[in-house]
Amino acid sequence: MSVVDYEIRNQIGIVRLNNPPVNALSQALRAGILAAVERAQTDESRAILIICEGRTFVAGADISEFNQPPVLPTLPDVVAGIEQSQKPVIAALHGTALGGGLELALACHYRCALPSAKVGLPEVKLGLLPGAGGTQYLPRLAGVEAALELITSGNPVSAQRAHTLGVIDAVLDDEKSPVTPLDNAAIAYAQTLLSQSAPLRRVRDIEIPPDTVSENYFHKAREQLARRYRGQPAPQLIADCIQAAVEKPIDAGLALERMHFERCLHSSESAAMRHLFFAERQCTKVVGLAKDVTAKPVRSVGIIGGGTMGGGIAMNFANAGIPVRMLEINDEAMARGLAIVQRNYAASVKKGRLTQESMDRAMACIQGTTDYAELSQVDLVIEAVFENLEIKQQVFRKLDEVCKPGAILASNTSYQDLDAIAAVTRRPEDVIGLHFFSPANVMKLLEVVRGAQTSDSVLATAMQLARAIGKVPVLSRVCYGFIGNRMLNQYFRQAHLCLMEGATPAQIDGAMESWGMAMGPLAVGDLSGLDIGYKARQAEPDNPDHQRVYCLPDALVEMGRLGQKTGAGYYRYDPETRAREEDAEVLALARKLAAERGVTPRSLSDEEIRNRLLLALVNEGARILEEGVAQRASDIDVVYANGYGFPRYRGGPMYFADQLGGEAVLVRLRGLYAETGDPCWKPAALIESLAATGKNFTDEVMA
Ligand code: T1G
Repeated sequence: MSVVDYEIRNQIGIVRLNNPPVNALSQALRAGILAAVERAQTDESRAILIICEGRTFVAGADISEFNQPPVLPTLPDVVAGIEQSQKPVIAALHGTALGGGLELALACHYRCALPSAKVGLPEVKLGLLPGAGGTQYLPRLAGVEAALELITSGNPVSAQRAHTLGVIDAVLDDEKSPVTPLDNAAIAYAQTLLSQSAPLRRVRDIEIPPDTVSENYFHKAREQLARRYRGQPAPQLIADCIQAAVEKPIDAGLALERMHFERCLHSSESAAMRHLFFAERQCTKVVGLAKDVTAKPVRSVGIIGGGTMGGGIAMNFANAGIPVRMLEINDEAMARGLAIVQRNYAASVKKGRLTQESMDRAMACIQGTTDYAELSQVDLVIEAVFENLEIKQQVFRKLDEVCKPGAILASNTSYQDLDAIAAVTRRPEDVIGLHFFSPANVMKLLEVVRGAQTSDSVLATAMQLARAIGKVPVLSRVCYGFIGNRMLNQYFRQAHLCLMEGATPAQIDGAMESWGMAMGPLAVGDLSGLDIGYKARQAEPDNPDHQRVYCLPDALVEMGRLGQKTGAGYYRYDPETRAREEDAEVLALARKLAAERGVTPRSLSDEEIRNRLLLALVNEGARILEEGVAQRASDIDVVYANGYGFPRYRGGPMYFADQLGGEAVLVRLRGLYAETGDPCWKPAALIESLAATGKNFTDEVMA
């Protein structure tokens, strides 16, 4: 079967697309659709049906084509070809009709969909905007406000919601034709339209009443978009296009959309976001994993520890319909754990993110227990107890006794040595790290930590399961802090050195947040709790760096200032709004501690702060690659974009380094090393070699 086949059945010309895996609109597909529609103009068909083979209707333009010059026909050419048809063209949607796929459907005269279908315009998630009429056609069908929300959020909606909005005309009842649900149902729908002499209704001909929104609607919308999408040009340009759909004739609106699309396509923000799109798919692939390795089924899960992490982890599996047994040390702790889960779900229902029915279904998947014996038949256990090696080893000895042969035993540890945990079991090949990020039911990142003896089958199971529960899995070897936290330690270290040298918490956080980080390092410390780092440092009392670098947070902890949870840490927090404000007492303490250590305060520029914190990430990331802890540089970018609030429109630490260029990175590192003598600035060998060869960290990712 070629990418586009054409046949006539029951007087319907069926244009069948087949471009696996997602029917992306490659040049061949675009040309094939146009040719088939043109051919149908003169044959005996009375209507034309565009339908897709495989798991989904067209999921958009072929993103991999964006870095090459456009090849005709363009998607707008295909849209025009469909709109000029003298016979009704019907799109039959299933799976996810996204981006150019939905635009292809909007060019048609009618749209039908299976109940399970979803439609959306996710271009903004790639730093783009719809480039084939989406910003002009969607408001004409769904209204301005719904269109603005759909296109600037990029989130898909269900077939039912799309039908309510008027984006699709019929939700098919696929029960009628169990054999090939879509074909028959869609053909039947096309025949119904013919029997009704349905007109050649084109979306482009719909007029939007000029008073459809209030006068200052777009002004207010732009203000909200600027807050919600800091640093990203596409959302503002989407607002421009939708305003043009209201105020200008269709062709003028389409011309503006095309101009803005080209501008986004060539923006650094979109290049970075497209890099991450492919990186988040590449990271799921394990280098060197034998092709015949099969993942084990995971039909039931045990969680050890019903605290914030344990409860959040349990929710991931319950949301996927996988039964969970959450074990705590006694009934009171178990009840408390279940209450945490219940509260989390109830909050989502209250915010309208979840239906009560979905919450009840998920809660029914989670059972509490205090008896290890009840975990004897589960396929996977995830330990989420206190971050202490001995305690974790006790748990794994018990699990090794109780769990069935072949059960996977996972630790959620952030820092402990997974091999030391595996060593206390008789089944180290079944032990793996599954490092969730708090809040575990929200954060997409999952570091999958491969122990020295973890089997390929357990590893393949973990990577597949991660995707099944909606996570982005990144493989890490064992080292202190794995990928993300190991780099974060260097990033935090520079932040604290800048504090000691004269910068204030607000300046440091402000410098990073204005660059695009979701939250500055010191505010992050206050959020997670300064006592976490304090306890870890207490375990290394002889480390000279701690006293020199972290004397301020240690002093704050000893003053009872643990961060947001005590109302004060580096900042004071408003008890109502939790807004942070600078605290003169902390600034004076920092100056006192610095003076006691012979540090003369100086003024630091935002640029110096950003340079040091970001280069600290890059240099440690390079070392992580050299040691083989991470499989590829783009995996590190995926870790930071999905677990540490690194701005997606900057692509990740290693992508950022590539934009600077290896030579520039090397010169800056050498300068800092010469200036400070601090070993952390000794350039990683990989950076030396990239600078010498002109290669990039992230060359291997198809951007
Ligand atoms: N182009 C090229 N390759 C794509 C692709 C696309 N649009 N979508 C997916 N792939 C590849 C992906 O890299 C992976 O490859 C494989 O397909 C399976 O993807 C003109 C400008 C559809 C919901 O943004 O959201 O249209 O790793 O692992 O989890 O206005 O893919 O196997 O080699 O994600 O089942 C707009 C992007 C484009 C949709 C399926 N469309 N895709 O999820 O599979 S811009 C999008 C997705 C545009 C127009 C504008 C998801 C999915 P490999 P997967 P999945």
